[in-house]
Amino acid sequence: MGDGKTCTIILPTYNEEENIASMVSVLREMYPDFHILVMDDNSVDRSKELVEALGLDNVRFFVRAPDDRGLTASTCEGIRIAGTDLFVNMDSDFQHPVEAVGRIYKELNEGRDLVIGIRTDRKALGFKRSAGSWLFHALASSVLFVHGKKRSKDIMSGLFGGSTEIFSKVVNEHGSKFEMKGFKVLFDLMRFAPSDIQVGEVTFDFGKRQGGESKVNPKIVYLTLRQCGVVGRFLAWIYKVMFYRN
Ligand SMILES: Nc1nc2c(ncn2[C@@H]2O[C@H](COP(=O)(O)OP(=O)(O)O)[C@@H](O)[C@H]2O)c(=O)[nH]1
Ligand SMILES: [Mg+2]
Repeated sequence: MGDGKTCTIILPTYNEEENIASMVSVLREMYPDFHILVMDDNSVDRSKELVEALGLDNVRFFVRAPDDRGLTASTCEGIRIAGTDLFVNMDSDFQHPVEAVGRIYKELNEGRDLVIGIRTDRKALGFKRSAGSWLFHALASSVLFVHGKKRSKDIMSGLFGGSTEIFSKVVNEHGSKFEMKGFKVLFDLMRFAPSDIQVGEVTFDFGKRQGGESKVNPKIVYLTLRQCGVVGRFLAWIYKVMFYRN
């Protein structure tokens, strides 16, 4: 990192015992100067003991309040407690390539406020999820357009980095309007970020999960639709009536 800005890699995690220890070790090796912050939502597997057994410097395993589970909530809390100039948020199942963190950092260090990882090859998503993702993106893009906010080719991406100062302010001031139990934190952050932020993009191939299973379920689909403006809320209502009753 040399004389560059300080950076925390935020890893929101839930029951990732098959991935999290190798994620942390690979990241530690590739980015010796970065802080690593695992934001764990009270995993009931061995995630914590496996990470702690590594005994690595500058790795913090943060166990969140048990009554506050949510992927968006975890990333937001991670941004608030990061304590470094910059942060990069990524999944802890290797679907986001670890080498992309360095490219995101470079752009941030050069002065961008937000740098988004754009999924180019999305085969790992499968047909149904790709179609859903396309719909979510179109709705989200129109919401950002209506509100005069910066847009991106992949508003639903989970790989992105930003200025901790700017985005902790966004979370502190607007977090009450976020879909905290949802998965699409980048969209919430862009929706409430200042309109004049400098946005950069890096591309990457969205890989397959290394181990374990996706935690996406019908409730997450419902919550994502709910984030997407008036049309999204209407579709969420239909989706709930048809597929999701809790
Ligand atoms: N802290 C936290 N992390 C979560 C939660 N649900 C999923 N994750 C993590 O978020 C990342 C993406 O989740 P995943 O289930 O792989 O979603 P997918 O990639 O869209 O299928 C992974 O690192 C998960 O461990 C949650 O409720 N809380
Ligand atoms: Mg995943």
